[in-house]
Amino acid sequence: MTKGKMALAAALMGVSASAWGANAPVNVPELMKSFSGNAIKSVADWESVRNPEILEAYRTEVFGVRPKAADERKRVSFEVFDVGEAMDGRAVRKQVRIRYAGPHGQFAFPVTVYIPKGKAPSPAFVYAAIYHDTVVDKDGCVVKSRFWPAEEIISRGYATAAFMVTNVAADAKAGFSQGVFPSVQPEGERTADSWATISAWAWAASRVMDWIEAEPLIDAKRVGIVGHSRGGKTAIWTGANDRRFAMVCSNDSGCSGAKLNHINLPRSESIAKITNRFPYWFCVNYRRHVGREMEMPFDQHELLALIAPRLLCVASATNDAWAGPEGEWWSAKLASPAWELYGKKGLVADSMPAPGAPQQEGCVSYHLRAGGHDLSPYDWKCYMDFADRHGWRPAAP
Ligand code: GTR
Repeated sequence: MTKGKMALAAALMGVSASAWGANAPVNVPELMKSFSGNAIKSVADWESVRNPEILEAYRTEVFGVRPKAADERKRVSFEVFDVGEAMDGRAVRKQVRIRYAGPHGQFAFPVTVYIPKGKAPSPAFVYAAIYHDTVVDKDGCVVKSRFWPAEEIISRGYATAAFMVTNVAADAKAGFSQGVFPSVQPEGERTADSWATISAWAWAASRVMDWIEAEPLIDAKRVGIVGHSRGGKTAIWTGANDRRFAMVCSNDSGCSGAKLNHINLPRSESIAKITNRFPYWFCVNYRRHVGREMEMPFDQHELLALIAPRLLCVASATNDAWAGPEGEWWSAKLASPAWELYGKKGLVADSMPAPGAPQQEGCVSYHLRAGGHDLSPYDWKCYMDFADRHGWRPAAP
């Protein structure tokens, strides 16, 4: 596309072409028009038509449909098997086994929780832990992770709960006979739109929320879900399905997460590449979109818009072309009209920021970190600063 055309495409969308990158989206599906072509003009239209149809599209075409039994609250119970002091007495540590009595069997997974002392009930961040230096103990509880600065989170007055996603569903091909899957549905009954691994990980985050709702030391109305990369895709899908999460933090989630598809970013991951390496993250139907990004009738800004009117953070890193920072920024920007319907501001910015200059004025935050594919203390600082801005910071004791 020529420069002139790019500027025109950008202008048509009411925003200027990014200063950081040269790419602008192309023919993006309209957020405020239903799949059948009706204008979406009000919160009522959004909530009765558009939000449900986008959710349905992502369920049937991307992440798979989770069987109803998976989300039945009566099947979930908790065992707090360890309570103690941690962090030199600054926090309470709880280790919880979340049990699920499925129609086809029992399943359980552990969660590690730290809660600041003397500040109850605390706002909290649930962290969906993935690979990389995540140390788990013999019970499967997360002990530490380079991506999870638990002490810093506590010192800022937030509680935090981490679970290891691979305790819920294997991060591997042929994983549907393991983890939570067989307790919900026999493998032989799977179809082209059956739930897949990212949906199972998001399921676990919702079960952590079930526990939080029953835990008096945490304020269930101020809980964010944080995930990096495959965990970022999981965080978005968690918040899209479970409105109890008041904030979603997508850290470098990239392809099938925050990155827009209707944009030409050749160095970023494509649907062909992701479904080839990680077919089990998605339902089989997703393969219909391989090589057809520009023809898709829905796109990731619509997925992000499902978080409205709650808080959303999208983060990228300068040396993470694979995740497509420009595509992530554009999704956040193009999702913003959903917040405006509610009389709120979405992402308040006309172009990508410089690294280290977060855009946090509205209810959608975007930041670009200098560096590579990572979830660093700086990213967490941005998430906590944003929560603070929205009044989540607990009053001083
Ligand atoms: C990559 C994958 C990305 C992203 C990443 C990660 O290999 O292609 O979609 O999820 O892994 O999770 O770190």
